[in-house]
Amino acid sequence: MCSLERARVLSQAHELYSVATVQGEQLAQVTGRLRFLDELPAVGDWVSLTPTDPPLITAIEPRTSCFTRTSPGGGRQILAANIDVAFLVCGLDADFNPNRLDRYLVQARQSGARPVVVLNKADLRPELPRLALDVPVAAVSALTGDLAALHHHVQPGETAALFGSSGVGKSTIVNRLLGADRQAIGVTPGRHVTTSRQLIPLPAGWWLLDMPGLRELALDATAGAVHQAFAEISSDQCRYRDCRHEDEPGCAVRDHVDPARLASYRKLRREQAYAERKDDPVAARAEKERWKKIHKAMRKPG
Ligand SMILES: Nc1nc2c(ncn2[C@@H]2O[C@H](COP(=O)(O)OP(=O)(O)O)[C@@H](O)[C@H]2O)c(=O)[nH]1
Ligand SMILES: [Mg+2]
Ligand SMILES: [Zn+2]
Repeated sequence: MCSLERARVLSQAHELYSVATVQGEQLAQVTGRLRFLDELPAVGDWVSLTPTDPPLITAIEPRTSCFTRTSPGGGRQILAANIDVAFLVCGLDADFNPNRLDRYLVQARQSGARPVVVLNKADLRPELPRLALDVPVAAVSALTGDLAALHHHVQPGETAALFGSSGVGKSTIVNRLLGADRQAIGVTPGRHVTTSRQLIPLPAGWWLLDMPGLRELALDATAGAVHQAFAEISSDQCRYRDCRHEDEPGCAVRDHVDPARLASYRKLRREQAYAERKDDPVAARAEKERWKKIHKAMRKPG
């Protein structure tokens, strides 16, 4: 086969992949071999294309980062690959609730992307709130077009993805950065919500991905990713090395951290542990042993 071309997957619909090439956007399919191996491309993947009509994807380059979900039937689905920066978007309107970001923060830590909290709708609130999160913050307004702070966090050639609940302004941010009305704005959740992921090359020289609907997905993360996302809670100030800071007597963390963050930590930690046990009997046994030790330590005077 002569001269393969390098391309990037922008979106996927069934067996068709829209890819960016030097000649522009093209529709490609995967080779039977990749299909047989079940090595299918994800949005954001760099791939090799044949110069045929239609072009065929023959190989997928190794991924630098990976956003995954656990599939309802077991196994794991790759939602997006090669994301450098995870923009965790919050709206500074009446709906403002930074704790909604915790879940995305865990997913970002798990993927390998750098998280940045984006406080959108800054036009509605002259004074910025202080956040308990240990993550860089960019205050912007998609409405007025004041998005300069986003550019500070992405280098040319890098890829950023937008995470956040419906209504925080993700589509407005995409349209502003693109200088065109590409995404539908203000659509009713559950009806016309953008459900497909689409990678967009921006005039500024970096790539942007709108990640709709991630909140509802089963968390696919390790305990380590949860701990990284809640550094102030998982630091080892507690007398129990593996403390969950729930009802362990003598827990030294429970009373010293933001209660909303702690509640959020517990919920995500439980969900994460459950998902892990479900696909790993060895982990299930380890969890049981861990609790035995904690209960034993509780019985000792200490
Ligand atoms: N005041 C204000 N409103 C905004 C801003 N960005 C978006 N909106 C509004 O917020 C609503 C939801 O925006 P949309 O982009 O659809 O949010 P998405 O669901 O996250 O994609 C729309 O009515 C937008 O006009 C902003 O910076 N300031
Ligand atoms: Mg939207
Ligand atoms: Zn504790």
